[in-house]
Formats: sequence, structure tokens, C-alpha cells
Amino acid sequence: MPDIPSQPPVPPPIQPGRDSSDGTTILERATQKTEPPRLYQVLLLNDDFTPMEFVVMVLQEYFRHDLDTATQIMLKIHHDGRGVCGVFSKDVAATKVELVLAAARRAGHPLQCIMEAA
Ligand code: TYC
Repeated sequence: MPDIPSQPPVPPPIQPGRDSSDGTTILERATQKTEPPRLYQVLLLNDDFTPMEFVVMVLQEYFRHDLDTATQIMLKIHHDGRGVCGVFSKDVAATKVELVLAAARRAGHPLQCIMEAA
């Protein structure tokens, strides 16, 4: 009469990615980490030639600031050398820079507009 074990046999631990004894492969479920998209500041740089009125118009037309805010931002740029017009996703920021530069060149002004990671 064979001995009957009192406890059932303990199966070997199954490791993710290794073949287990029954021939199947355990795949580890990857936790998906989606980083939020990076944001970019669009800035205007001061120069000695672009008229203040043109800069205020740019801030109103391309960045949707009201007259008061646009004037304050323009004066800040005039005094500090640079100022933030707005913060956007990469594509939107790049498009704003292109549109502002095109408008400035059309009007014959040397206004500089750049973007920087926020
Ligand atoms: N400094 C310019 C002037 O005195 C005005 C100016 C402001 C120009 C902001 C560019 O981004 C600028 N006419």
C-alpha cells in the first residue's frame, strides 16, 4: 500500500517571463505611465525699433490679452528685456511664434519671439 501524502505538493513559484512547468509563459502587466505633455512659454524680446503699439496689438491678437494686460506685458518686456505672452503645448507655442514673426516681418519690425520649455 503506497503512502498517501498528508499535504498536496507545493508547486514551484512562477516567475513572470519564465516558462512555467505547464509550458505557458507569464507576461508581466506593464503599468502604463503617460507623462503629461510638456508646456512651453512663448516670449517676446525687447528691441529698440518695434513700436509699442505693435507689440500691444500682437499681445491682443495672437495671445488674446485685453488692452490693459497687453500694455502691462509690453511695458514689462520694454523694461526687463523679455516677457511671457502665454504658456501652451509644444505645437501651439511653435505656431504662435511663427505667426508673430510673420506678422512682424510683414510690418517691417525686427520683433523677436521665442519659445522655451516652461
Ligand atoms: N522697446 C520698444 C520701443 O521703445 C518697445 C518694445 C516692447 C519692443 C516690447 C519690443 O517686445 C518688445 N519702441
